[in-house]
Amino acid sequence: MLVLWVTLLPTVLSVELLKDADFDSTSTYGGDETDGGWWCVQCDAVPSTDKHTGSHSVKVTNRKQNWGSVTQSFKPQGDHKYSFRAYVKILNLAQGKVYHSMETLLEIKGSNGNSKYEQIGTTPHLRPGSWHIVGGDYHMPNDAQEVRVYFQISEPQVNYLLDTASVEEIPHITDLKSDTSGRIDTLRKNNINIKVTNNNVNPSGLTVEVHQTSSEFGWGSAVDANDITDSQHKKYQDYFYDNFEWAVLENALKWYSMEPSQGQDNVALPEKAVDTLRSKGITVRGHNIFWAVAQWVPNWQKQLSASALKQAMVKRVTDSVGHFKGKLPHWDVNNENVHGDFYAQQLHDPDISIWMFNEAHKAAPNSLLFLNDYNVVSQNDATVAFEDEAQYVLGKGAPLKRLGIQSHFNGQPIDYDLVKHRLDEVARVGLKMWITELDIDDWNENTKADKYESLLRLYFSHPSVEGVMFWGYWDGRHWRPNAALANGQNVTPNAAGRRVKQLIKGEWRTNESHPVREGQNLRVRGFKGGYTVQVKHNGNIIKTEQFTLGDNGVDLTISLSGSGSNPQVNNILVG
Ligand code: 9MR
Repeated sequence: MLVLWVTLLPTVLSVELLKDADFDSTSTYGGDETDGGWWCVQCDAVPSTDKHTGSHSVKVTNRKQNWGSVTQSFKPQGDHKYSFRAYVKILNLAQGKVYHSMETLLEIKGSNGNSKYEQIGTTPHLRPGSWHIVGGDYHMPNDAQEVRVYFQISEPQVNYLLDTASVEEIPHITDLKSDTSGRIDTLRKNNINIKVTNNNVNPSGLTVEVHQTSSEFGWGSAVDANDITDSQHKKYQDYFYDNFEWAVLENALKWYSMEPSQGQDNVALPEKAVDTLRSKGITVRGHNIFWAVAQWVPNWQKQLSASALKQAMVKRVTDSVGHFKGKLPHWDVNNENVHGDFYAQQLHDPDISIWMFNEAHKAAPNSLLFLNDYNVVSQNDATVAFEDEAQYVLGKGAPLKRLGIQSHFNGQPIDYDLVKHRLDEVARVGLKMWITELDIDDWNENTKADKYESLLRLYFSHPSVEGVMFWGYWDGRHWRPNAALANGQNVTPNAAGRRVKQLIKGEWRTNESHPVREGQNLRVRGFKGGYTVQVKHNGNIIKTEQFTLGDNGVDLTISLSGSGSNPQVNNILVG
């Protein structure tokens, strides 16, 4: 019975709202706007056996307008949220283009009969020969009566295949704290089994204490390379070390910082910061090797010929990844390449990212290479695009190992149903993820505290997320001072800073003390990470040992000797 229920669960949760979503009932394509099936508006639709799944896809040609598209409508429930997806393969390129962009557009009819149009996602890099994912999500207005979904490419001369479409309702989380707590326990904790062999020693007055000293889950922040090293900024540094175990240099490793004019070499500052942080046990991420958004490309590169630019890029990999080999376990490779394509355009090479990943991997094979982008969970427009970029790069065999979800939230209320859905969507790629640049731009410290708490609960409870990096913490050094966790000359925590610390150093850390009793077996359920275990007699430490709690749990065997008034611990065996 239970097995049956478990197998049925996914189908129960995700009901397909489209008819012939996989385009396999080929007789349904020729409809019109009245019959509720597929309709090719300002275009021709025929079946194709070049399919993504099932037996057929639909081939869309002869598009008479840029909005010519295969389309279908359904009746939504007002105030509910929906996810839209399809796979597309373009069949040709317009002249001068290296790829095309597809918009997923909704036409929403309200109760007054008027329509409004909403673009819910753009996949920017469709290449002929590959299936790409398109789609997005949308929160329906209360009075939505009917929704029609369109898949559009601005250039009407581009023909495409579409397949494996779907429209599904996104589940609502009624109580985020209780929804996440079970998953947090299963994913982030494990058992510490403590056995005391007492050799007839009277254990009265003995206690065993476990203290967590580090976290397996990565908690960190961006830091300013100067402030984290300069002795003038002790309070800034204290706040950092008091809260975090991971760092990323906010700007000092960027190409424009390290080489503002060609040939200049500003490696000294980032090097000093990386070495200082590492000497204090902090792990440092590398951000970033290349940045796809033209605004952040140093001007000198904009004048270079394609071959000179490529040469400079080869050198950049050596100067960044090569130089810091062994010190930076993560690197963002072609930052924000869902939102920009400077190097692809300059080099007329739509696959330049693949080259970057391969070069970076050669320079430091042990560093995990990332895609890193914004609006992936904070907005709907880049979720599917990011998923598609990852899928494409992996399909080309690039050594992409992790996904970086930036998480810059503005001051608007946060829809946690959608954030969770978007995380799940990106997790379909099958790679582990990091939240790389979390901030919430809210001037009200109390609502900001609530929002940070809810987001952290969501992220910490997600099986694909391995760490969360804040994008700064002090309002004196923050690109959005209202997002800060601490304020003023004394770097004083505000309500958000206090809440974050209470979670990451309080609720999600294990520190327990238990009296030792005759023949007792104790089980402590602890958060994964590094620990110290101490045995105390009347409050005085008589033995200390270190251990790591990971996926296999830990058995501690404490063997006592001596007498009741003078107990000794022979050893604490960690197994
Ligand atoms: O916070 C960074 C700010 O100090 C810089 O002036 C800016 C340009 O380099 O970059 C900011 O950080 C961005 C990050 O590198 C990439 N994702 C978006 C971040 C916020 O804009």
